[in-house]
Amino acid sequence: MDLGQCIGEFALEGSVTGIKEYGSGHINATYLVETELKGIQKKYIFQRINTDIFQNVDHLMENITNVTSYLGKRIARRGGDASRETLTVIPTKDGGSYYRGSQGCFRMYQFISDASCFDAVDKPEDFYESAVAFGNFQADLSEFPAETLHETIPDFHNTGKRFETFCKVRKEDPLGRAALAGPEIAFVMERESQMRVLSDLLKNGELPLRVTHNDTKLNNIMMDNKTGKGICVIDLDTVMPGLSLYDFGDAIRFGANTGAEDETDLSKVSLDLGLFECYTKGYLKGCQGSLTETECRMLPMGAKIMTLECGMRFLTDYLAGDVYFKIHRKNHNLDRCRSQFALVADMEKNWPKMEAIVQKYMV
Ligand code: ADP
Ligand code: GN1
Ligand code: MG
Repeated sequence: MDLGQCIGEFALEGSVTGIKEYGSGHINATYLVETELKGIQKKYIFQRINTDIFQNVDHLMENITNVTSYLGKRIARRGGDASRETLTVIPTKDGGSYYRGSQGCFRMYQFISDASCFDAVDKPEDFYESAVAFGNFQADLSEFPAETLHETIPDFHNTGKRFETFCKVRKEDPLGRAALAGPEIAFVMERESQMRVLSDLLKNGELPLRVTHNDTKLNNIMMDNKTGKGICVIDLDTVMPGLSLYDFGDAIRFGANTGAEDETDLSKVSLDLGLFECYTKGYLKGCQGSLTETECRMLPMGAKIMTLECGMRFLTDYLAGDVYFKIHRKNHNLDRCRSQFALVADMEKNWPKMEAIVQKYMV
């Protein structure tokens, strides 16, 4: 692929001195682009958008430009630095928000420097700060006109629909892999009655629809190297109307697991209750009292359902032949599924403790 030609379509400062693969996301292909102009170096993040997954790139980029310009204004109003605290889309030379060519669809962001993304929690304080930042993100978007957002992936966290897809793929079993995943399939089927618990609460009006990020894993937030605070929420592809429980739950799923998302030694996988407490405290602080009592009470359920759903998505992709998530080894999606289900099982064991922690921070 001639990345240089695609990069040349964007209005960058200076001439390109380096391009390298970057980050550990499962969806887009991300590159760091370095340029130089009269001895001054600049960095950019360049991404090939996964158009199998995001089929309407105009809608996707419209969401991102609208959300980032809205956040930028709020950040500037409170005296912050919008160029570091939200993503900045670098336009193409003809003013577009992305470039579409024979090699795919590409976008460019300003690189956020002096900040880091973590694939695992090293210090509990980092996890706490990420929670405050995701909570603030929720509060910042609480008055954003949700009806102007496109649903970039319909039914993204509709766990019931995800279950239906799982059942269909399991039945079709295109690669004959179902026989290799008997215990994991049984794990899903034993929890069939729980798949619609969140969508039912939404339908009954017991949970409010909000603008949410929907993919709040720890490596989707940049932490400031100097202050240690969560400086910028990134990976805005799935910002859509949703439930606050999706954002809380997905962050716990990824960050409060004592093992990695794809850990193969399941004895290392469990819910770190200390980290669960850290995140609960930080998220509720960041949300600034904007969550309802039911939302707060259901936080443990958000964590469990998001973990179950994600494990089921990995399992579905394993059965389908690894067509959605990037894999880096054989059985990677099955390993990821097993780690998620071990975490669900541990949450079930610790349920009263999770509820007691949430109770402690409810105001
Ligand atoms: P994916 O959808 O594949 O997860 P992301 O948008 O999360 O893609 O980007 C992948 C990684 O690239 C992030 O985890 C982060 O390390 C890095 N990254 C993304 N955007 C920026 C940015 N504006 N500045 C610095 N690093 C970034
Ligand atoms: C994907 O893009 P990335 O790697 O941050 C996925 C999430 C999953 C996550 C599991 C658009 O997130 O929904 O929870 O992998 N994103 C999309 O790690 O499907
Ligand atoms: Mg990401």
